[in-house]
Formats: sequence, structure tokens, C-alpha cells
Amino acid sequence: MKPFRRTLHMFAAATIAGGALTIAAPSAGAASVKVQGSLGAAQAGYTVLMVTPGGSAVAAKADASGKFVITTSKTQAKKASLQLVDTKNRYAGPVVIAKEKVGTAWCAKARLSGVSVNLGTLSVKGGAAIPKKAPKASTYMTTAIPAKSSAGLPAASGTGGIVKMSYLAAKKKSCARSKAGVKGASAFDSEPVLGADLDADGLPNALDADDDGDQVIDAVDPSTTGTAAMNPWVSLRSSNPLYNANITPTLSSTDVTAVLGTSGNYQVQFFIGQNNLVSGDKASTLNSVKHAWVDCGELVYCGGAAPTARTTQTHLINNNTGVDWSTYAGGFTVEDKSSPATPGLDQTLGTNPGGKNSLFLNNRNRDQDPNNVYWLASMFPNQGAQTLDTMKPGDVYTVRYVLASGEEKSVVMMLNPHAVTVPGITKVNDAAFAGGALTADTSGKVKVEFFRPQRLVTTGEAGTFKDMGGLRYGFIYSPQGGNDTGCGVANYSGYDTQFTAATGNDMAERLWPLYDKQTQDSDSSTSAGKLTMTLDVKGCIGAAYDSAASGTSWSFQLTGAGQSLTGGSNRSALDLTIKKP
Ligand SMILES: [Ca+2]
Ligand SMILES: [Ca+2]
Ligand SMILES: [Ca+2]
Ligand SMILES: [Ca+2]
Repeated sequence: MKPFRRTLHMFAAATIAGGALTIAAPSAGAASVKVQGSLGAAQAGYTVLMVTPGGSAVAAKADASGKFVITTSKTQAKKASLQLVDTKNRYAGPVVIAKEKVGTAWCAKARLSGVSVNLGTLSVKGGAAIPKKAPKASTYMTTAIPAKSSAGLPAASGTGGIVKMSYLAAKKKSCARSKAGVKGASAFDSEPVLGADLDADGLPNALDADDDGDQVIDAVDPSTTGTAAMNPWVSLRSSNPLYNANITPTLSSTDVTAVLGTSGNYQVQFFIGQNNLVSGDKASTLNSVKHAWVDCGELVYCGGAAPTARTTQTHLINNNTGVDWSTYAGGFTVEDKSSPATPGLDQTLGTNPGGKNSLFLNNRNRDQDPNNVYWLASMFPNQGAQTLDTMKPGDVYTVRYVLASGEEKSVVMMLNPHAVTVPGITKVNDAAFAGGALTADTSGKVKVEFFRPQRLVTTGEAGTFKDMGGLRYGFIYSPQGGNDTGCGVANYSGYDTQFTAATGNDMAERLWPLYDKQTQDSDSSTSAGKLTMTLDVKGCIGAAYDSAASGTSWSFQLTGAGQSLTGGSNRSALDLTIKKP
């Protein structure tokens, strides 16, 4: 067997060196590594994802007895981790390959060495899997992360990853002295990429809701925008002033799905910079990707037998709004219709011959920068009253994209914890607020007191809702027919104890210039903390305010937004009307 395999490799190498790419030899040589095991019959239909440090995924489905076989290449398998996805296509935790005691600390090995391995029967409990009998040390990398106990499970097993890691610092140091396994994997925290595990909690960044383990979720954490850059982000809006769990403590899942299940309120935005997909392809970055789509697996809203998701308007572009996403074939569009596409960019790119769940090529052509090639899809799940049953943080999406060479690649992502309610105003100009238009005072100002918006708890958290910390707040002014307009930090006052003000003047800093000083999420309740700020409406609107008659009103959104990710931010907005007295 050995000489045969060596011959294949040599043949493949010679073929590439000769410049004539044939397909059979390289693929036969490439798919030479098998990673297999059995999760048991209770996990029949689970998917085992092999996630590379770069975040691409190779998947294998467990059969009726729970057996899985991943067929891959040595290159793909080296330093990759194994992750479980349940039958609903939701993330179900990491696979530990082996455990090791270093000093007094138990450590978990979670990186493959790139050779074939049979993990045998795995024990699946506590939100992770581990072989009952450890495989040979030559099958995994030395790199180790702290385990919670002698069972060998990583710190974030059984959670969505929002776990504090600082208390494990000493253990992490011990695990760094781990000896068993193949040397050569860089430290887990040295690669700010999707498949790395920045906080060493066992969940790779792409499937971890808190990449750096400080319990400030990725959506709002300014220190992890690099590792979270490719996360899809979520927009939520409501005009219901009672749509906040602290204002309406009886807020039910029916109330939530009434908002999330209605078109126009809720959308998931995929917004991927092409440079993030093809950073290794220096030869022809501009035209490297031919088309891209989102593989939703068994997710009922965008995968499975009868997907319901629709495309929605995205980023100043009307992208076939209302079309079934499962029939959408993508395409090419320039963001600024009055300006030509980036020179050299092939405008026939973007159409997915598979015609399904496609991302379209968005050329942000304003400054003719060749880096301004993005892949976008905006999706409304359209699950009505089922939205909370069928759609949850942890839902796994695999973005698949095809290169000019014909090679298909992938990158794994998930739906992150996000706002499901909007900021809840309790007082306007010091008087109790129960809905209707907000009236400015005689100096043209509006002072509001409001509750933070809520997200749902994730796996391993108690309760139903959490008040979201770390959001950036502001009133967005929407002149009729115009785009979102920020008021700018100069028009806010009375916020010093609770907010840090933006110091810059870019789009996000103008839209939501006040940063909540409380960065971690907290339990929601009617006695939860509130936030206060005063907006100079007259200052924001300008001359049009002065010349307007008494009783004139304008549309605003009180918005809480996350950090700037590629193309935008997670956001939660209460639609409002503000009136001149
Ligand atoms: Ca984490
Ligand atoms: Ca992690
Ligand atoms: Ca993450
Ligand atoms: Ca964090």
C-alpha cells in the first residue's frame, strides 16, 4: 500500500509542476485521510464537521448506528478540529480527541495531526464527545486546552461559548506544557481566524458566541471584530413601544414570533469580503470567486425539503426582495449605479448555476478599489409562529464558494446571539411614556429613559431573556425617502455616567455615537438598569426644524447597534415619531 500511495503523490506533484492540471490524480492522492468513529445510535443523523484552522468545513453524517467517516486530505486534516452538529443543523459541541493530565491540570486535545484515525466509540454527553479509548498520540497535535475535570471536556462544553476563561489561566499555562501528540500546531490563540480557538474553551471562533472568553459577546465586543468579521449579522425593528421584556414582563414566545415572523422586521445578513475568502490566492484576487451560496443543511427555513426563507432588501440594494431564497441564483451588482464597476472585474461573475440560497456579488465601486468585492445575501426566515422553534443561535451555515479554477471551498458560520426585542422607552422629558409620538421640549430637545433590548438566553444560560450590554446607541433620522442619517455625537447630552461618546465621525459613529459602559449582558427584569440620553432634535434636523410648523413630525429610530462587522452591525431599533411642540 505504501509504495502505491507514494507513487500517486509523485505523479500528482509532477503533473502540477508540468502546468497541466489533470483532475484524477490529485484528488485520489488528496482524499487519503479517513477520520472515523461512532457517536452511538442516539446521535444518528448528526453531522461531524471537520473544521480547519482557516474555517473551512468537511462534513460527514452519522449513520443509523452513529458511525461517521470523514474522507479528506492530510493538508485539510492537519490542525483541524471536529465539531458536532445535531439533526436540526444546530451546533452541538466539540469532539475531544484525547485528554492528558499535566501536573494537576486536566487538558483536552482537540486538533488532528493530519493522519487517518479511528476514534472508536465516543461518549457523547455534557455538550461534547470524547473517545472511550484514546487513539494513538500520533493522531493528534500536542496543543492542549484546559478541561473542566478528569472527564476531559473543555470549558465551554454544553454552552454557546459565553464562558469566562480568565479563571482558567493557570490551567491554560499547564496545558501549554503538554507533551503527548505531534508537535507543530501553533498556540490556539495565535491565529485570529475562524477555525482557531482564541479563548481555548473548546469552541472554534466560528462556532463560539464569545471568542475571547470575557463574556462580552462577539456582536458587541470591540476586541474581537477580527475573528467575528465574517459572522452574519441580524437586524431587528419594531414600532411597538411595549416590545421589551422589562416593560412587558409577560412577553411570550408568541409576542416574539409575532415580530420576528413578520416580513420587514427581522433579517439575517451575510456580508463577506472576498479578501477573507481568497487571501491565499494572490494570483487573481479580483476575479477569484465565480459564485457562492449558503448551504443550510437541515435548517428548515433555508435547507431541508420545504425552505421558506425569502431574500430581503440589503445594503442599499434591492436584491429581488421577496423572492424565495431557495430559487435565488445570485448575480452581479454595483453598489453605486452612477459609477462604473471596478476596472478589471468580470461582470459575468456572481451567478450560481445551482440557483439556490445564493449570495450575489456586490461591487462597492465608489472608489474603484479592487478590494471592494463582497458576497451578500439578506434573508428573512419567514417561519411565522415557528420562528423561535426553528431558528436559534447556534444554527450552522456553510458558505460554499467556487473558485475560477472550479475548486469548491467552504467556510463555516453560525447564527449568533442577537437582539429579539427593541429598546423600551419608559420616560420622555421626565414624564412616563406609554406610546405615541415623542414631543420635543421648547428648546427642541427630547430626553429619553429606556431599557436595553434583550436577546434570548443561549445553551447553558438560565432564564429566558438577557439585557444586552455593550451596544452603541443613537437616534437614526430617516428623512422621507432618504437613507439612514446619524445625528452625530454633538447633538447628545446628559449621558456621561452611562455612556462613552464616540470620538470619530465615520458612518457608525454618527449613527450610534453613545457606547454603553456596561459591556456584559445582564438578567432582564422590571427593575433592571435603564439608560438616559437627551437628543437635540432641532440640532439634528437643522434648518428644516426651525422652518417647520408646530406639530410637524419626523421619523426616527432609537437604535442599539453592535460593533462594525463587514458591511454593517447587528442592530435593534424602535421606530419612533418625534414632533415639534
Ligand atoms: Ca468562548
Ligand atoms: Ca473558543
Ligand atoms: Ca465567534
Ligand atoms: Ca468577548
